[in-house]
Amino acid sequence: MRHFTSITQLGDLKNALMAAKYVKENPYADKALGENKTALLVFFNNSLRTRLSTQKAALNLGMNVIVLDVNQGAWKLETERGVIMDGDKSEHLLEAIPVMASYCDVIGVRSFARFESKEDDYNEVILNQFIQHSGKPVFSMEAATRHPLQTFADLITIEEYKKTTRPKVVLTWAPHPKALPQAVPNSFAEGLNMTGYDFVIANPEGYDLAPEFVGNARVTHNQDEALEGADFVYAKNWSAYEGDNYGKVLNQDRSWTISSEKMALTNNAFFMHCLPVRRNMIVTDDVIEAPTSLVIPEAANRVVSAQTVLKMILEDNK
Ligand code: AN0
Ligand code: CP
Repeated sequence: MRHFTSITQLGDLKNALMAAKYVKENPYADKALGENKTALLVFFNNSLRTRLSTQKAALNLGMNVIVLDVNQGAWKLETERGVIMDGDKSEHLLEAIPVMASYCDVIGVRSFARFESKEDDYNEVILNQFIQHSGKPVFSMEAATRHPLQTFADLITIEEYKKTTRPKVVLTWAPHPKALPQAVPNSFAEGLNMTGYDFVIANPEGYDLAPEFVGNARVTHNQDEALEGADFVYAKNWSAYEGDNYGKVLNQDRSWTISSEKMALTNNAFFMHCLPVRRNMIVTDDVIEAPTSLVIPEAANRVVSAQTVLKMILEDNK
C-alpha cells in the first residue's frame, strides 16, 4: 500500500482485521520499523481522536511525529492554482506541500468537505494535491468524501463484539444543528459493503448518500423499520448530498434521535458513533451511557486502526 485514502485499499478485509488483532495484542512489537522515520500530521480542521490516536500509533511504531494545525500558526494557504494572491492568503499549497514533505517520511492529512463545490469535494482536490506533489506516502485522517481510519476502527469494533457471523448493521442518520460532511457515512458504507453483513441505511428523504458509497446496502426512509432486529446501530448526521441541496441541513427532526425507545426495536443492539457526538440530538444520555454503548472502545480502536495502517505503509515503502 502506497497511500491510504479509502478502506478498499486495505485489500482482503479478513487479513486486515487479523493484522489489526495482532497489533492490538502486540502494540510494541514493531518499535524498530519506524526508527528514524517521521510522520507529519497536517490538520485543516479540528480533531481530538484522530490527532491523539494517530500520534500514539506512530509512537508505538517508534516513529517521530510532527503535528501541524494549518489554521493556527501557519500561513494562510491558497489552494487554487491561477489565483492572483492579493488577499489574506500568504502561501500557496503548491509550495507548502513539497516543503512539508521535505521534513517527513509519511504525511497524514485532515481536510473536510468545504461545501463550496460538490465537484471539488468529491474529486478530493486537497488530498490529491498532497498525493501528487509530496512524493511521500499520504494517508487520510478524514478527507472530503471518506474517513477510512474511522471505518477501519469501526470494522475492528464490530468484529470484536459481533455475536453472529452475519450481524445486522444499521447506519442511521440522526439530527444535528450544523451541516456535517458525508465522509463518515460514505466510508462506513464502503467498509460495510466489503463485509457481507446484513447492511441497512436509514435516512430521511433528501439525505440519500452517493450511489457509489451506498453500494449493495438496503436504503429505507423508515428508521423504525430499519432498526427492527438490528445487532449494531451506527448513528451519524450528514448533510444532504443530492443535487443542489448538497451540503445543506434539510431538517433537524428529533424523531430520528436514537433513544431507548428506538433501541427497544433492535435485537439488544450495540450503539456506535464515531464521536464527537451531540447528546440528545444524535443520541440520548441513557443510550450512550448504557453498557451496550461502544463509543469508548470504538474510539480506543482508532489507535489500532492507525497503527495497522501506518505499519502497512512503512513495510511497503522501505
Ligand atoms: C466531523 C464529521 O462529521 O465529519 C468529524 C467526525 C469525525 N464532525 C464534526 O465536525 C462535528
Ligand atoms: N472520530 C474522529 O475522527 O474524531 P476527531 O474528529 O476528534 O478526530
